Formats: sequence, C-alpha cells, structure tokens
Amino acid sequence: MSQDKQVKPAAEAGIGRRRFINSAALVGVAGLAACTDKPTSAFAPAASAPAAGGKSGDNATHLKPGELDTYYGLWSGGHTGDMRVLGLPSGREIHRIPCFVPDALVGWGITNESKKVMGTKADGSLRYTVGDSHHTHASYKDGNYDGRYAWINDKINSRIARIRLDYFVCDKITELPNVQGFHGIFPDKRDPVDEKINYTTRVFCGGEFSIPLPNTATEDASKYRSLFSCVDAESMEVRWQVQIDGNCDLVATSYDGKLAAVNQYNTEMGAKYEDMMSAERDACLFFNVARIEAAVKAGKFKTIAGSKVPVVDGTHEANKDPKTALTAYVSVPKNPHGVNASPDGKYFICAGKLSPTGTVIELAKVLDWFEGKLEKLDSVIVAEVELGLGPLHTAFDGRGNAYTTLFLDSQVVKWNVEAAIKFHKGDKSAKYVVDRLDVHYQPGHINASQSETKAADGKYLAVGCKFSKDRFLPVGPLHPENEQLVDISGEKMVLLADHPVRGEPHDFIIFKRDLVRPKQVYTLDEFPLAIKDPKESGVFRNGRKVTVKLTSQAPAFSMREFKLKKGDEVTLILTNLDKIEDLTHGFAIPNHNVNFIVNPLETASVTFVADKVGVFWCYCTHFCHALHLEMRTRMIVEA
Ligand code: CUK
Ligand code: CUA
Ligand code: CA
Repeated sequence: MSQDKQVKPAAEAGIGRRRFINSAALVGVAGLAACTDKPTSAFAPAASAPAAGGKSGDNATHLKPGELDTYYGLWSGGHTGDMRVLGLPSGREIHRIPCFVPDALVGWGITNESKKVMGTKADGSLRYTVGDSHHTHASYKDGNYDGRYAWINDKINSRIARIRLDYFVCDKITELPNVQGFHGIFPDKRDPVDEKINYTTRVFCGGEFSIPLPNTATEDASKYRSLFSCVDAESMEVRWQVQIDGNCDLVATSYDGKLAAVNQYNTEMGAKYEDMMSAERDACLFFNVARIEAAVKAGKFKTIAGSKVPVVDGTHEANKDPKTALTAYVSVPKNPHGVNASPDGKYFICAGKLSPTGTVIELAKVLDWFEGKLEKLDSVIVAEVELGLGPLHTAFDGRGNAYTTLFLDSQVVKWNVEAAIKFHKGDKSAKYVVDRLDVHYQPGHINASQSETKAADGKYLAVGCKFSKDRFLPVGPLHPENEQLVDISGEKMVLLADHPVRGEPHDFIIFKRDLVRPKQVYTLDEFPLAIKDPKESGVFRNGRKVTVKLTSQAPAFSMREFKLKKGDEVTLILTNLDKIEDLTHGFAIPNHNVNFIVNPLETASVTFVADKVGVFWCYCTHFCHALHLEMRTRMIVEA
C-alpha cells in the first residue's frame, strides 16, 4: 500500500516481486492480520469528493432524510447464511433475507413453510442450521437484470437458494448431490441455441473441493474429483453435472449463452496447500453448454450412486478433440481466483492471486477452438499483464476499464483492457494501468454498478475489504468488514465512504432501482392454508392432532383465547388480514419456542406439542398499533 512505500505495485517492482509472491504468498497472507500500518489522514473518507453523476462538491453517499437510494445492492451474508439488501450510494442496510440459517425476526426455520424450503429430517427438525454464503447473482434478460430471481450459494452444505425478487424472500433451496464446497455460482445470460430464450434458464455451480465419487473413506487424494453442476432456474432441479479434473472456484458466463467457465486453483489435485500451489500454472476451464446438453440428451452420461443426475465426462482425457470436446482447459498463472465477464461480451478475465497478473481470454477464440479453427488453445489468451500483488476479483465500468482488487497490496487497480492487449502484443508504450487506489484493507470481491451486465454504467464501485483494523470504533476482538464505496465516474477513483458490515459478505451485485418491482402486500391466494375470514377461526380436533386457525387484524387476534389439552400436537395457522402496507404482526408463544411474523395478507403456520399445563399469553411481537402491547390471545392448556 502506498502509505507504506516498501510495497510497490508489482508492475514497478519487477520480477523480484513475482518471485516473492510465488514463494512467499502464503506467508504474506498469514501475516496480514498482524499488519500494523496506520492509514494517514489522506485516506480518510473524502468529504468533498465529486459525486458520481456529476454533482460535484457534496458527498454523494449522504442522502437527505427521506431521500431514496438510486441503486439496490444484493450482498451475500457469509456465515449468517442470508442475503442482505443495501441501498446505494448510502450503504444503508435495508433488509436481510434469511436462506440457509434460521432467523429470529421472521421465524425462518420456525414456521412450517420456511422449514419446508430449508429441508427437514424425518422428525421434522431442520436438516441444517448452519450456512456459509459467498456469491449472489440475479437473473438476466437481454443482458441486464430482469428482477425475477437472485441466487446464493451455501458452501458448507452445497446448497443453492433462490430468492424471489417480487417479495424478496427465499422460495427454494436445492442441495447439490456429490458436491462439497459449492463455491462459485452464476446464472446463464441467455440460451445458447434457442433464439427466443434471451433470459436466464440455468444456474451454474462450481464444486471447489474434490471428493471420492461416490464418497468413500479413500485416502488417496489423486482419486478425488469435482463436479460442475447446472441447476434449472425455474424448477431448481439439478439438470446435469460435469466431472472434471482439478477443481472449480468462481464461475462466469458469456452473454451469448454458449460458454461458462471456472477458474481452477488446484489442477494439481493436491490435498495440502503446498501441493495445491506446486505448479506454476493452473487453469481457466471452459464448458461448452450446448454440447454438454446434447451429450446428456444422447445418453452419454453416467450417474453416481445416490443420485439420478446425469454426469458427463469433462476430464482432459475425454476431451482432446476440439470438435467434440465438452470442456477446454486454458492454462493460466498459478492459483487464479476470480473469473469475470466484461460487459462488452468479448472477454473473461482471470485474476492471478499467487501471480501478480490478470489474464484476458477472448471468447470468440475459445469458440473458434471448439470449432477446430484454432490450432493452439493457448492463443485464446490475448493478454497476461502485471497488475499488482494478489489480484482476486474484477469489475467493469462499461468504458473499457477493469478494476481488480489486489489483496496483498490493499489496492484497487484500474486498468484498460484494450491497452493491456496491445501491451501484451508487444507495444510496450501501451499504458494499461490507469489508476491505483488504496483501500482499507485487503480487498476480496469488488463490483461496480451494473458491472456484470451490458448496462455497466461506471458510477460506483464497492470494494469488500476483508480487514477493517482501525477504521471503526473497537468492539472487542471481532472486527467488522469494511465495505468501501468508490466513485469511478471520472478518470481517477475517489474513495467516498466506509461501511462496516457484519462478517462476512464476499460477493455482491449493484443495480438500478427500477430493475425490480417489489410487492409490499401479499395476496391471500399465495397461501393454500390462508384463512380468508375471521369466522373460519377455531380449534379443530382430530384425536391428539389439533389445528388452530387464527387471523390477525390490529389490534386483535380473531380468538381472544383457545383451549388445548396437554400432549396435543398442535398446528397453528395464522393469516394476517390487515392489508395495509407495512402492517406486520408477530406471534410468540412463551416457553414453546415459537415466534414468527405475518406480513400483510401473509399466512404462516407452526407445529408444536402443547406439553405444559397452564396459561400462555401468545402476544404480538411486531409493533403494529397503539394497542400493540394489548394484542394478545390466551393459550390455555388443560391437563
Ligand atoms: S471468494 Cu470470498 S473474496 Cu468465496 Cu468469492 Cu473471492
Ligand atoms: Cu400486532 Cu403488534
Ligand atoms: Ca495450483
């Protein structure tokens, strides 16, 4: 970082720097947390920064009270397994959408409806209560977001969740069979064959960890394999998988729908990090989507024990002939991390991580190779240029510039892709590095407004800094992450703001607010169990199984008390008949582990055993009315 002049950008520092990162990168990574350099005041948030959109002189991130943000941001929640919704440029967190982990506010993992989405064991308890979400992406139409869905991964349990962007709720979760460490995720941007399908119908998922297939206690790691999975965007079923050599990390897709790619850092198929970084080069692995689907249709697949999903062979051995190949392994420098698609549709950029380089791959040439028109696969690489230390992820401004995070340098480097290609071709006068900006500290993901769409608008850049160190008031040993916002509307990047976030978002997308049309009131028809009239309320007994039907209308529940017998297995269904926007009620039962909310015209249900005799005041937990505290009903459990 430039406040510590000992560390120069790699492009200036030359070959010695490259050697350093090849041999000592992991030592460098391990030492980061102990880094003690203090930022100077020059790096404090720029109060007088020019605002994106041309309003110079005031801070673009400060919205006046009542003023709305112009962009939505969808952030992954990391270990909290949720998706977070931010407004930008203010950076205000507006919402959290629970997916993989129970959430006490809405009763996620408590209500029967949410448990069904999350998945349960035979005894009705949740299959998993932990998650680890990294990547979030949304559905496309005509190369831009269409506001239908977003998806998010759970690395721990290899689950993919879908979020409906009309209600901003998770409606489906699928567990990928025979995959461990499901990491990268990216929807396709259109169909590779059918002209009419110009929107997302598939979501691609990369398996990062290799395992024995089927999973046995095999110790020889060279026998482990990874799978690349395709999930149907509508049904959320796994359509097919590809067995590959090496592993998958991040995923990118092309605008023509023909190609998907993953960066591979463990082509060595090592089980220890020393083994995983033993080769000088790894790969960016391309998938020919139409050919894979044709192979599946033609029955050229196997299945792996315990799963019916077709698995095609994407290994080196089976894909030597370009004209029939399903996959192409493009050699890129050591342990690459991100792979990102440029908004002009021409390139994928693979960041070096353990190499200080960014690799630019021309997609037209990859397609030529698959047609047998390109002799050497290596010639799909049109640039491999030095960017700085520890390049990870890349964003774009739609004006030909790429922005790559440099984890070890704690910088963002802005570079011009066409200039980098010229430089690589031999024109050493081509200055491809446009600007460098210190960020605080050790950035991972980066994304610009509309970056991964054809409508990249080059206004804002968000940088997910993994370490915040001294940027916020200390709160004990656990520091927040620092999400920094940068104005990229001009030639120079301008740091606008720091936003603390709870650990640990990895990835995020930022898009214009008019691309989604959220509904703020449900309709009763969305819910098969809806109680449409308070008169349908009551206690309905079928032996020990009891159904309690209840509605809410501020400030009362439809029954002021209801009676049960000790030992009853109770299913309580609650419909909120208030139809006014923002009028949410809660429902809590003391000592029964029940608390959930119902939004306007929403229905939710819970099942529990009334195992204690007594009076239990069920009360509204969500402030709704002047008589909110009085909004209660008595559950009377008799012996
Ligand atoms: S990974 Cu976290 S910084 Cu899971 Cu996308 Cu690169
Ligand atoms: Cu209903 Cu508070
Ligand atoms: Ca490697």
